Amino acid sequence: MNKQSRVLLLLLLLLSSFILHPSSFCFASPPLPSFRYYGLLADEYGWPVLRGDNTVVILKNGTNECARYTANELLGNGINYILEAAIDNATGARYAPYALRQGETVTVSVVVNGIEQTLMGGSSLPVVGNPGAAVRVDLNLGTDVDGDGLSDQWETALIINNSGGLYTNIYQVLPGDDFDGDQVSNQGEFGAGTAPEWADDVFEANQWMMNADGLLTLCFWTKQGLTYEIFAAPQALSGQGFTWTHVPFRTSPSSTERMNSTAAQSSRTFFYVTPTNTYKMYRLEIHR
Ligand SMILES: [Ca+2]
Ligand SMILES: [Ca+2]
Ligand SMILES: [Ca+2]
Repeated sequence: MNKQSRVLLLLLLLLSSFILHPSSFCFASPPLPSFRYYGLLADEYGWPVLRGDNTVVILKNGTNECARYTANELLGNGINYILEAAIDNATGARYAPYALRQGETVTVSVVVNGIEQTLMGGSSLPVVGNPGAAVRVDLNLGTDVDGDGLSDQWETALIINNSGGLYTNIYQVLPGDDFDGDQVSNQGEFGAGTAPEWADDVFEANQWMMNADGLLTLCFWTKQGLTYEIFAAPQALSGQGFTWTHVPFRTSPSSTERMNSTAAQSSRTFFYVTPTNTYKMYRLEIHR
């Protein structure tokens, strides 16, 4: 059989196969760029999850698993999980069982040591967006039965158990109260990852000085994985408030200046700012 005959025979075999088994020739939609869900997964105490390989974040469409990620390290600025949703072009069959389509409803599950956890904000996610786009969704383990934004586990372990009988249930623990009297509300302490029952544990600049390079140096205790930023303001005019604006800062005297924010890599962080005549006030914030 010459080459031309072999090609013809192959085409005839393919055609007969399609006629006999049309279902084996489904025309699947090709993949498009993925849609990304990403953010910070925090535990019941508001602390970023940075532990071993036992915490898995799973993206689902109904009961169908579409993506999963093991959250065990800080990936970038305040991110410890990424879910890549594979997207097809919504014509014909899906190119893979895990492929999603723009506008579809998805949920997230977090499994720790094989046990599915409750998420304070529930399991719903924004619907699948445009191919190539991304949306940030921060997740917090725990329950919030009283709906006050504080995890019930945090309220119980840190305030009720340290209240000497003053509080007996989570409904008595109020976000705006300051249980330890350190001038930071219970809600502020939950967001900062500081202890609400211990006044010495508070988010503040505990050192403030000019270094040998002439840089204004601020030192503060941080929670690894949380994101911090700095603002500055000129002196307030009489009867007016401060006008705060981002200022460039370094995280070491020799590093490149950055503008917006940085995730803490350890429990103590330094910001270095080039002083100017414009700004008289500086303010640290936790970006959540
Ligand atoms: Ca609560
Ligand atoms: Ca406090
Ligand atoms: Ca405190």
